Amino acid sequence: MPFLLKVNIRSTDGQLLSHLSKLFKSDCIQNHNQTVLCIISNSYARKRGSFVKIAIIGLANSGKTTIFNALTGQNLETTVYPTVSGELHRGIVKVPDARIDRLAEFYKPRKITCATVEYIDYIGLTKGDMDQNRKVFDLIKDADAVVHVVRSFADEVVAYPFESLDPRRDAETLELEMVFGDLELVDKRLQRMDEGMKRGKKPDETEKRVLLKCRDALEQEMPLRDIPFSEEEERAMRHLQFMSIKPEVIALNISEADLNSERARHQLTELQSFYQGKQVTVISLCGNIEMEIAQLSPDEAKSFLDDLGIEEPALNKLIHVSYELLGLISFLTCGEDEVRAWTIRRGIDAQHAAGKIHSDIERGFIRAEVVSFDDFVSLGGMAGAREKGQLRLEGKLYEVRDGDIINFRFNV
Ligand SMILES: Nc1nc2c(ncn2[C@@H]2O[C@H](COP(=O)(O)OP(=O)(O)OP(=O)(O)O)[C@@H](O)[C@H]2O)c(=O)[nH]1
Ligand SMILES: [Mg+2]
Repeated sequence: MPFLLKVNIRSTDGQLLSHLSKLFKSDCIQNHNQTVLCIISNSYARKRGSFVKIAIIGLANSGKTTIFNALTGQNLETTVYPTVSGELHRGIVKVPDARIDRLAEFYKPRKITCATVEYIDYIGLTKGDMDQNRKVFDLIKDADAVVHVVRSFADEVVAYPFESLDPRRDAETLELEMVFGDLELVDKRLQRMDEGMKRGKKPDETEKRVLLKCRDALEQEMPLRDIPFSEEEERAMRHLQFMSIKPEVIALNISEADLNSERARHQLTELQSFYQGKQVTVISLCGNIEMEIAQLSPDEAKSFLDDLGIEEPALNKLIHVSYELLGLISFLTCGEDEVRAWTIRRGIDAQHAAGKIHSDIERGFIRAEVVSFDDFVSLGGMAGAREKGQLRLEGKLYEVRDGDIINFRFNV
């Protein structure tokens, strides 16, 4: 049951904050006059949209769990034969953000909180096995986006559903399974509408029109993410939770030997040009190496990456790309208590952004003191920015930008 608990305390008490935070396995925040402590349960945060959920999908043995392990730092068993049943795996992942690291150096805060994304991993999808695939779709249908893992690594020991490796064929195969799943959903829904009409129930005309439009596209094997829908149509179909409409990142899982190879580059560009102009971003990574890096200390990871001639783990790119694909940006709050990144949708105004922190701040919004991260750095912090007139006072309708450092003034 989601809950919001408010505790009145007189001054900042970092220890109390962290104690309560642990007790409730939750987030704690304090407002600016530091008299109210709020504990928001994780389920409440989820309801408010604080968690973005991304499902990792792919054919059997494409490397989903390996990539999930790398992302979450978990060590779940990966097998050489396909997993056909089991638990859904979940893990919360920090969105790497160099700006947070820089602000933390500056403030040396008691707490650092990065933006987070939840990843989920389950069994693979199988060509033509709608019963199995439906199980997967049912469990991941509320995800905001999908990371679709496509196997490119060759390994005879690791079982594979096809005779040969062909990333483009595999990507298309999986795409079609999503299309077929959605088509089944549309047909069922239309059938139920017909049955309702026979009993004298009037159908929702907008929904019916959208369903027919979706059926047309799906029958032509087009994923719904490639079809333009009006706002009204989007509203009418939101509750249907289609799969092929979700924003998608394709992660081409290449083998260790292919890290800097021409072959892998060619496969990547081939897939990228195939998906050009579609709502799909294609990147490549090596699941095994990413998992290895994730298990090293930061220093060890750095020298490992240096040895491989890589600047940063490909995983960081995967996390950033999914974040961008969903139209998400981060604004930042900072002080000696906490330096924190908050996730919002691009285009949100300052008052609604304030609501991300707490509904009281949104309700009692007076103004936002805003400085861009770049100005903050070049002018030597908040005081320098204020001195140089770069600390802006913005009203309710100001459109928050990625990397804005904000201090909200509010009164409740
Ligand atoms: N050589 C190599 N092997 C990999 C790589 N990624 C995964 N594997 C291996 O492939 C096998 C399957 O990996 P998983 O991560 O379990 O694949 P999965 O997609 O989760 O498999 P299912 O859940 O069974 O569908 C394991 O033996 C992994 O070690 C990679 O980048 N290179
Ligand atoms: Mg797996």
